[in-house]
Amino acid sequence: MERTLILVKPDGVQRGLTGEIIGRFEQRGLKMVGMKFMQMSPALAEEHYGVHKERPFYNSLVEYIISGPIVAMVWEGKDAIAAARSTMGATNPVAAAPGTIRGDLGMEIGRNLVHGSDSPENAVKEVNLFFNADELVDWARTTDSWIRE
Ligand code: IDP
Ligand code: MG
Repeated sequence: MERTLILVKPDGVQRGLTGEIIGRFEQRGLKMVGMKFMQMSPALAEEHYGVHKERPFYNSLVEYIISGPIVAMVWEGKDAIAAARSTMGATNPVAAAPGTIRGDLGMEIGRNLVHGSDSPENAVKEVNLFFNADELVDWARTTDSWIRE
């Protein structure tokens, strides 16, 4: 069972797309185990996006992610990381397939609405960065046998 960190970025919240974006993951069959509405501090943003520190867009990326509230979530399931990323679509919304969050709702790479962990190692790191263990809920979903064999 994998867990992945998903963020509705500030543009998603400001545009009133929070429910739409959460619904995409929910309808796919991923199971939510944690959620909070928050505004990221510069320190948290720098830690979360530290891997991009040398990239030319780093400063604008940090400014963007701290510019307003976000919704941070942990979603669980077999292959949750890959499933969430395919639901998100390609990083650049213009290249993202129709039917994906970014392909349906976005127009620009610097306003691409959603973050999702990209590997099991980064998922563990990112989940721990945003959530304490006691903020994650272990629960049995009654529809599980209709989503998984
Ligand atoms: P991902 O979000 O699809 O995993 P990453 O390559 O990890 O994409 O980049 C992190 C974030 O940095 C992207 O979601 C996007 O917000 C931003 N970003 C990536 N590449 C560019 C760029 O070329 N210009 C501006 N922003 C970018
Ligand atoms: Mg990434």
